[in-house]
Amino acid sequence: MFKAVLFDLDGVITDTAEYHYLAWKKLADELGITIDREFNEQLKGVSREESLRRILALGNKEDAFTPEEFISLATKKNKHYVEMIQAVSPKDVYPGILSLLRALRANKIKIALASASKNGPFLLKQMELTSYFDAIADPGKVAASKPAPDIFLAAAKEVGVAIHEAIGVEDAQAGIQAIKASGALPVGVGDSKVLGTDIAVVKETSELTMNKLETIWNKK
Ligand code: B16
Ligand code: MG
Repeated sequence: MFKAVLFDLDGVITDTAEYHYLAWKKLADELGITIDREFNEQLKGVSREESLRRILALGNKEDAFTPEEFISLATKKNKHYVEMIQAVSPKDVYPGILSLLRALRANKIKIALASASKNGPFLLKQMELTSYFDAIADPGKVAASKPAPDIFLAAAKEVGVAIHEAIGVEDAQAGIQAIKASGALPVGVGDSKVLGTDIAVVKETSELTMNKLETIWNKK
């Protein structure tokens, strides 16, 4: 049986992936760069700075800004995003997540957050979920962001569970790559055409039950 579940946040626990998209789109529009949802798949799970690099590259503007301007653009996007997430509340927790967290606790399985977002602790607080988490890995302290395995390795370490005894749950390509590289068992939320047909994928979070995770674990 697995001993820990390492959760991504944006797009797994709540719909903030949509706010990230809207905030990037607002910034990109201001820069005269058009991004769409298909391109956005490449930003999911990716750090703030790397996301900005990819957007500027799309608009052939990677060399158009000084390092200081680059930082202020990233800060501007975060301001748009932080404004959008002020109203996040317990009602915004995706279906099935709260009952899964309760079931995991009842089964003494450790719960950790492995999000690339520096806004993760604020969001957990807004959704009143902080107390369910045994650890929140700090994305500011890991050497490399997703698709590197670092944040998942840090999350498992913080709850004292060997990475091979953990499940990682993700909605993004970069995140699934990170879980695979870490040695945890990946479970995708979304479209298997996007996330891969070689891993377990559920379409919606409501399918993420204790039973489902046990079945996936026993098949590995
Ligand atoms: P922030 P996750 C990721 O969160 C998002 O998917 C990604 O779009 C975002 O750029 C990244 O966090 C950094 O977030 O700008 O709030 O620090 O999916 O790993 O929970
Ligand atoms: Mg995500």
